[in-house]
Amino acid sequence: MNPLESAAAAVLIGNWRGSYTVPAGGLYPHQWSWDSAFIAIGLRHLSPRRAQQELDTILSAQWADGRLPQIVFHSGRDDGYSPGASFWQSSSIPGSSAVQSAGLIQPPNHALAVLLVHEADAVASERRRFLERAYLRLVRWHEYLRTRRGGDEGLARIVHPWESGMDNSPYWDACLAGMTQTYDNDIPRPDLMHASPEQRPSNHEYGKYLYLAARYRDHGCDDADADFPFQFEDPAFNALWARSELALATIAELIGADPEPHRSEARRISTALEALWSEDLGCYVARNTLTGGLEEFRTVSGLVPLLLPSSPHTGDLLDLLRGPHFRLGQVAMVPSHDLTAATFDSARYWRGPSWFNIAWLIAEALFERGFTEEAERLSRNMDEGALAHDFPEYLDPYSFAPRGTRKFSWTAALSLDLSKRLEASRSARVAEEAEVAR
Ligand code: 2M8
Repeated sequence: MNPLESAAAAVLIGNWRGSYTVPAGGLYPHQWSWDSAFIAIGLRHLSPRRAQQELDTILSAQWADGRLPQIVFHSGRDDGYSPGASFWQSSSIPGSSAVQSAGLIQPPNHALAVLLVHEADAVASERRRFLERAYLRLVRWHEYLRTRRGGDEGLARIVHPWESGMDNSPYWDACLAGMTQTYDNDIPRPDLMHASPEQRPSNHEYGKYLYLAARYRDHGCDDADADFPFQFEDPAFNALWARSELALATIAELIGADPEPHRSEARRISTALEALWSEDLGCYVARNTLTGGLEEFRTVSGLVPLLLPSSPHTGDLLDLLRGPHFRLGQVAMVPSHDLTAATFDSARYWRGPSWFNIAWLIAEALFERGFTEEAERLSRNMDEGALAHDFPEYLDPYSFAPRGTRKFSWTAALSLDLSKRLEASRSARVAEEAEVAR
């Protein structure tokens, strides 16, 4: 193991809690849904068995309607996080999981992770019937998105900024500003004990977040509240869904099921995604499904459809990534928001800083499209930032300074994954040169 890999392994071992990994000990002391999938992608290099367990744990927190909850509170306590188990009281919601959890969801990157974890040790995976078990859960999860969250355009709706994974993205500004309601009680901010206020969402935003979460909870988390004030279609969420359908097609083939329904579902979602294309910005954007309006901001969410092989806008997205708005190769990784926008903030959470999970997704897309040199440069950039700053949550795109918390699990897992990938391509190049020299 190189120094990055040993240090990343130490973070992942430190954050392991027996059957799952916390994103970070202090700030996020529970199991988060899309974090778990990203973490498993790195864990597979240390222990394929542990990576399978990570995914089995999140998948077994599935609700009767198929949803995978945003957060699982295995301890049954808040443990210094808000809103925690005592806010959600999920055991009183019919159809919730046996373990306490939040009622909201997060982006569907799980099938992608299941496939990668299986490939890390196919023999052990087959022995443990990992794919068969996961497949049934994943099908129900995607079914939930289609039937309970599907809208007229055929995309899945999110009902809370947290569901996008990009909590304070500028996409949500107008909707939150237009909402007259806010949370009536005190707004607990235990997060500010672990990260600076100027790097986190504001109190004003938290008031809206808690109002929306409480209203969703009080409606039994049943998705049938037609006047619910926050309803959006988000490009990254839907692109990950389509991409996960492609992974499900491969999983189906591996276990002898029919891959075709998953391929056609991926095509259907990819086609529907075109409703989110903004000709003016040359980027996918979010759509407020209550007003029908597109939120005209360039954010990194709008670049994630690069992961879809059939996207008609691959060229446009690559131009955007390399141009003045995201400056690939000239700033730290990929900024979460347009560097030239008035709303850009280099320190504040999802309004500018560069995140490691998104860099991993973009690197993956670049590798797949054959832009190996750029993909490798981005991977090295990510690995350097991770190791130099003790695996920070995010980085200032210009100064490369670490922001948020440290020893952050998906930073460790995904930088480890890319380090392995870089090492594999180095070995392949050496072998190729040796072959040519013979
Ligand atoms: C952040 O979101 C949580 C709420 O889910 C929070 O701010 O408390 C986001 O970065 C989200 O994408 C991530 O999954 C979560 C845990 O790392 O933290």
